[in-house]
Amino acid sequence: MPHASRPHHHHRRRRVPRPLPLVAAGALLATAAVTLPQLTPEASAATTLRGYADARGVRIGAAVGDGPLTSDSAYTTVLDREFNSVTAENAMKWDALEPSRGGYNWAAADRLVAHAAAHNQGVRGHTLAWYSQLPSWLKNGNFSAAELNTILKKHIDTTLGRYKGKVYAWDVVNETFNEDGSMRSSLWQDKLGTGYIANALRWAHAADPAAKLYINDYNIEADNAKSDALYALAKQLLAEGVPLNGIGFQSHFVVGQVPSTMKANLKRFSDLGLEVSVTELDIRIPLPASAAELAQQSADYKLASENCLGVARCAGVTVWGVTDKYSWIPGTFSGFGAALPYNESYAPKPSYTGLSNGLNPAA
Ligand code: 9MR
Repeated sequence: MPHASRPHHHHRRRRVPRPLPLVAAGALLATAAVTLPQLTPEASAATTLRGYADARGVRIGAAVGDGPLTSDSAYTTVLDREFNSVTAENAMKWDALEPSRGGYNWAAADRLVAHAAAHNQGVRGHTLAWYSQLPSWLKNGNFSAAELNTILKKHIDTTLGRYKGKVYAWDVVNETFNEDGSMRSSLWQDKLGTGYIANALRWAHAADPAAKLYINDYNIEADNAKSDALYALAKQLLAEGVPLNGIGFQSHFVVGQVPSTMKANLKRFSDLGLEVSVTELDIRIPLPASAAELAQQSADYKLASENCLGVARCAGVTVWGVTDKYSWIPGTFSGFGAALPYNESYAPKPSYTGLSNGLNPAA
């Protein structure tokens, strides 16, 4: 991972055995200062979210909207200071990329990928085979199974081909289960059957062999019927040699309700040899949020991030937005909001500290 190699003082200090001879400490600090002259002990970028994540060799990501990315410099300042990974909130969805058949619009996705490269951030790709945000030509095209197979393969080849080597992980399949663990009805499921999942993963692996390939879903953070069904599917795919590399746990939570079984549940997937990632973390509060709720939310952010980072193959945590200013929550869950680590004016909330402490093992 590119960020893991970036030294900084806290990291160096923690790793060397104590008691630390003064001469050795001086040499280490001198080395770090030469490698990264912008990192001085005073202006410690190490104490940002990305500083802590870099020190552990994990990702701290944010979902990024094209609107704020292109219009709000306060937004990009926080994004680039605090996060070492980005996910396109909408720009890499099928309806955004191919609004008319064969008529591609890469502009917003390209902008995010270029932004990430310029700011030393990795990109999580989101998402390829999903029931939602399909262009109407595809949704209403009444295609045969054979045609849909060809269309899905072409979409995967084209999209992964364009960003080959620039996206470290892809949510290949998104939200494929009902709450009871049965397969959710979708264009893909209904016409192609569950086999589309293995095919999509195989096509994605051929198109970008280096990218980690994920199945991503919500309400799978607890040990429940939905996560049990996903666990069985993941096990079966691995047994068949399908290139599945990871499970994305979206983690759209309500304040005070981080599931008590979350860590054990992530661990059972990690024990299969899969990466686990928290991919869309936010924790909504009934508005107006009280001080007690903001404090509880902070504890929840810490717990949710520790539930992943405490598991062997956790690759990182992504929050679904940077600031409450642009969060999807109030528009979808009426009366709820305040779900993210920054408020509308970019002041860090208690939840910022919770997340930061979750990332920093010394906290
Ligand atoms: O945050 C996204 C919002 O801007 C879109 O309107 C919405 C449309 O479905 O999708 C939101 O992102 C979703 C993500 O792609 C998949 N998991 C659930 C997220 C929140 O709805």
